[in-house]
Amino acid sequence: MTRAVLSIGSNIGDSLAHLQSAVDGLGDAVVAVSRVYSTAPWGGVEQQDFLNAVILVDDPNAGSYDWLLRARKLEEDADRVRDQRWGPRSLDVDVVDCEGIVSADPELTLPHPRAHQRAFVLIPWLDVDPGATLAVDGAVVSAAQILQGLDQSEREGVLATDSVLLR
Ligand code: PH2
Ligand code: MG
Ligand code: MG
Repeated sequence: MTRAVLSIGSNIGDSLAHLQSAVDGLGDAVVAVSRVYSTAPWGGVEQQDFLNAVILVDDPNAGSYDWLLRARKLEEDADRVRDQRWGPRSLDVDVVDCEGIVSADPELTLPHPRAHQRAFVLIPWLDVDPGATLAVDGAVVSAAQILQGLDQSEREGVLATDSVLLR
């Protein structure tokens, strides 16, 4: 079985519907879904705020690359256009972690190389797994501890909404 942590985000169109389409598309593999957060854009591109969430998934038949393929399919189904790096998108589905695997494959770097810098990933991840850990520069650290080390402004840019993703 492989369990993975997927980060989902959207800031184009009906963002809540786009996030819901990811949950729906993952079907029975969904183990848990975080709250939905309104988040300030990360990465320096001026754009609308995002909605972000994290999904825990599990499927005995899926390896880490299968999660990548499923993520891409979900993005395609949401008419994702690959345009500007860190720019606006209808749906982004990133594999954040897959059973603690560490891999430098540029196709699928694990854990996600910027997860530890992003409160919009760490905060919803901690919703669904308060004991989450991730490897940063060869050391396994708790996500909660990493979050505490981020700038306050980074953490304050991530606000829980009343929206709910249905399973
Ligand atoms: N995704 C990005 C770039 N910046 N900022 C927020 N708040 N949320 C995102 O999902 C996001 C981002 C590229 O994947
Ligand atoms: Mg991304
Ligand atoms: Mg992506």
